Amino acid sequence: MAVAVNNWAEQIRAGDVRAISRAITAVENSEAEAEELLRSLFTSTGQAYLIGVTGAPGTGKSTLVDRLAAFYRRERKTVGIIAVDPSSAFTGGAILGDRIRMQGHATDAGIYIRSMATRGFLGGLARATSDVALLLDAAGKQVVLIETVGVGQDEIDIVRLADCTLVVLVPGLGDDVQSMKAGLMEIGDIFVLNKSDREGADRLEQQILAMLNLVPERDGWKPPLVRTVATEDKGTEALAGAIAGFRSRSELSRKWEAKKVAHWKQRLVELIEARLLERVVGDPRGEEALEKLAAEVAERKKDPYAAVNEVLARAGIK
Ligand SMILES: Nc1nc2c(ncn2[C@@H]2O[C@H](COP(=O)(O)OP(=O)(O)OP(=O)(O)O)[C@@H](O)[C@H]2O)c(=O)[nH]1
Ligand SMILES: [Mg+2]
Repeated sequence: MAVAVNNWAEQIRAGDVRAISRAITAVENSEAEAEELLRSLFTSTGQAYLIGVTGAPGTGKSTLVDRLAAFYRRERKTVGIIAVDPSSAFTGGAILGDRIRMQGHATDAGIYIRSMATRGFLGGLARATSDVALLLDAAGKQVVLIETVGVGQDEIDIVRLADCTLVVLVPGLGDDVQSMKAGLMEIGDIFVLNKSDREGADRLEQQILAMLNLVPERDGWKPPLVRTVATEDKGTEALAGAIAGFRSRSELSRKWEAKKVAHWKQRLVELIEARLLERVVGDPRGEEALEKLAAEVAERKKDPYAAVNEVLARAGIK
């Protein structure tokens, strides 16, 4: 392994902010060095607890993440925050939110905040996010909070990498908009009724509880509902308590190891897919060729299987 990469890895292990930032950029841009770095750091990972926070736009995820981060800092835990916003390129919303949040923690070396937006067609936002989580883990962050807007498959993939997933719901949004359509009820380990200062909170609570009764228990865990008012820091402790409860519950479970193995099996499949994709259509010409083939298939000039064989043959894979 190159000396430069080793030094870089050492700086990251020591929690050096600039080294971490540079590494995240390398991961985001799929630079060749990023893989070397991640390999060298991998044995130092596996310590952080990953908390995914998802929900419809504007439900108060960033405010909640901020409160949780402050809570963990009071417990003397180091914190990493990844705000994944596939839409930020268009709205700038997350970036503004981050700037506001960062002001409160700007002088705290125990907290690291970074936002990420959508990558190109091969980039794989979920993969980049999980690599960034590994970096923060290696940098010694004990808790890593990952915020994502729960709308699409990308976000659900991101959330799946978390050890514990919070689904944030608020009064006043249509039920289907918030969760049910996106399948969020199935992925939540803990449900957060934020903005519970607002009208309709009690009714929503009843609705969520009724729905949760229909969700089968997973490994003896019945997802609880926690009411919060993030702007007033109300319910933060109860939420952190629910997370701690879930954590000890899952770590004691006999299925914990099996869950980790299943997780890595899935990740390996994704990495293999990504590696193969990179080989066959990784460069701009590859994408062009893919586009052309797709057009031929769409026009029924070629069948998709022949097209795949062609692509693989060109890359020297049988
Ligand atoms: N009344 C009330 N307002 C809240 C509460 N939590 C957050 N807000 C407000 O809701 C707005 C959105 O909060 P954010 O934390 O940015 O929400 P978000 O889910 O991160 O938003 P996106 O990242 O854009 O999807 C802000 O104006 C907050 O001040 C709450 O508990 N009660
Ligand atoms: Mg936000």
